[in-house]
Amino acid sequence: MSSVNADLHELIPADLPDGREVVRAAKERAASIPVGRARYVEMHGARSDREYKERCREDGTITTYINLGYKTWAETREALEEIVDAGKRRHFTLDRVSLIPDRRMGLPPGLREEALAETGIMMYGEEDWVGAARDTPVMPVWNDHGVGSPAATTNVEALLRAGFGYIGSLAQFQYGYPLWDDDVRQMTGCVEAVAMIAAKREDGVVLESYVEDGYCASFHDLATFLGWCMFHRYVAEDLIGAAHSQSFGSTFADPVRKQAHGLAMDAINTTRTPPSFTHGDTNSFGLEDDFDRNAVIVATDVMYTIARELKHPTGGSVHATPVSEASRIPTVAELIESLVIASEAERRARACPEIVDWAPIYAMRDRILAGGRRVFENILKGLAEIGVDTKDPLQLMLATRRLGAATIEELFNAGEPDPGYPRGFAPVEPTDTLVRLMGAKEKVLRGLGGEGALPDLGGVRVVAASSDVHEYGLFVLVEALEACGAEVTSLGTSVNSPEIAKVSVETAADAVAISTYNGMALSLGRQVREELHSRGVEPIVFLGGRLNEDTEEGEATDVRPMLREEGLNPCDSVAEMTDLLRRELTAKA
Ligand code: B12
Repeated sequence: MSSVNADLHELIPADLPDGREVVRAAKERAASIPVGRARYVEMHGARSDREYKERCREDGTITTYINLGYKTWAETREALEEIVDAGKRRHFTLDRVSLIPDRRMGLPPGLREEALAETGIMMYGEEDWVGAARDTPVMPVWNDHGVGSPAATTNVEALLRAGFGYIGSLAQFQYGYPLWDDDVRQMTGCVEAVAMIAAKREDGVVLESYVEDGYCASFHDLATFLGWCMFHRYVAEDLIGAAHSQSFGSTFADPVRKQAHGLAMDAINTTRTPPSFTHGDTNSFGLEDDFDRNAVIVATDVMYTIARELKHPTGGSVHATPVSEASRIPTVAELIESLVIASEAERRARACPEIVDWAPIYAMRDRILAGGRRVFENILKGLAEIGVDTKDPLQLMLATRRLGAATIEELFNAGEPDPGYPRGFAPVEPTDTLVRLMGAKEKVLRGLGGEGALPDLGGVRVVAASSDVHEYGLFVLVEALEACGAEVTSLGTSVNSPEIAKVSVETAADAVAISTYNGMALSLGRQVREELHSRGVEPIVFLGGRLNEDTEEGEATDVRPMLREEGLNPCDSVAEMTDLLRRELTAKA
């Protein structure tokens, strides 16, 4: 373990309130908030969502889960009704739906109208929250832009009143938001929100984290991944007193790794709080829209997850990824297809339990567990050494947010030093994220160089950033541009347009390269261009990622032609950017 090379005062401001007091006061305030009851919970004759999950864990019932990211509750309700009806005809049951919100839902209500619209649902008032809990027989869960966001306490109060049983997400405590740059207020609200949920523990309310929505998606070692989950359990359960569910899954491609890790996650769940779900693999699809091939990836992934659930039940619902995941928000038909695949996979997993050899899976679980425990100890020890009060949840949240995922892994990992790896150590068990990133980088470099040398971008200054949380595209982009000799200033993730323009001026950038995925590429491109224009500079602007945006009719539209018309440069690949960049720079010279 390396020691933290950071000044305590950069991590913890002197006037930070005492986190224990923040927790106490929030619990007291939450006492008067009534807890609603969802139709799903009533239908199953349970006291809470958690209690029903515990029952499923005992009797071996497999439940299902989907994500749904339409614009309004009315539209979402209609889609859910269609899915429930289809289930009656096609023999599947949909148990849970995560309502995927527009990122603006994470801003306090007064700021929501001012930020750019992205993909996902907006909840406009109590009738939407209560409608989600009462209108359909499907249990709603709120994973995103709740607990970790600047709107944490507002959203959590609405969710408790309406009857949501699993409320997230602690893992998103590091998310950035447009029009918001106060991390102290964001972290204080986050601790308050966890405390509000803790106050309702006896009512069965659970604090949820889909952990790959946070640092876990950035780690290169499953030991760090697990150690980080232990750290969040320590903050949420030991220090604040909430029941904490940790769901995982989308970044896993290898079934042995995924199921070994699932068992390790279960082993650290000492309170036996059922996880909300195991997420389907969302990263293994190619972009060629070969949905037949994707269907096989989904079927295999979900069958092994069900096999683990049958052998070592956790109560976690099963999620089968829709085949169109890489391209867009799925249609109702694609969601139905995913549930048909999950139900058939369940039938087959039940029919052939002996098909899995568990011995190598248990061995890997034990390695991950041993490494994870070392990482957890390293985090607490390292923070204590620089003076962070490790009994204060607010100090822990703020310090780790300010350190960031990469630094945390570099400092506290459980691997052996090895300069051959990007973070300077050989992982105990590499994440599929690391495997994929190294593969993607190699592929891009091969594409750029062909049989010969890489394009020469020596002396070209580029400012690169991701406008949202997606960081893999940015990683590959930056690595490739640097390999070509460009001087890249990478601003990281969740970067706002004014920041991009400001740094472009400071670095006299020749080009700006933005990776963006949240469905507002045209508005973002225009905003960046205006910010640059108002500062009197004109670097060449490139955009990549998922370049779409909703039309007024609510259809996600490919905006690459419009971007092109407006003099911005949409790119499907890094090679396209380097070609254009060289041409533009030659023309300018
Ligand atoms: C991983 C992932 C996540 C992870 C991100 C983890 C992380 N730390 O990066 C998590 C789970 C956190 C996540 C969250 C969200 N996600 Co997401 N996510 C994905 C996923 C599965 C993979 C994207 C990816 O990284 N691919 C790997 C990279 C390397 O490949 P690539 O994208 O093809 O990039 C290549 C090129 O495009 C190019 N490139 C990329 N950027 C740039 C930039 C330039 C300048 C250039 C030249 C080239 C270039 O180079 C790359 C290398 O070849 C996709 C679905 C999919 N399978 O594609 C959804 C997806 C992108 N996500 C989506 C959404 C909506 C979200 C959320 C907004 C959901 C929500 N409402 O909360 C949140 C974001 C919240 C926030 N705060 O911003 C949608 C976007 C929908 C749309 N626009 O139509 C997708 C398509 C899923 C879906 N089907 O709904 N996500």
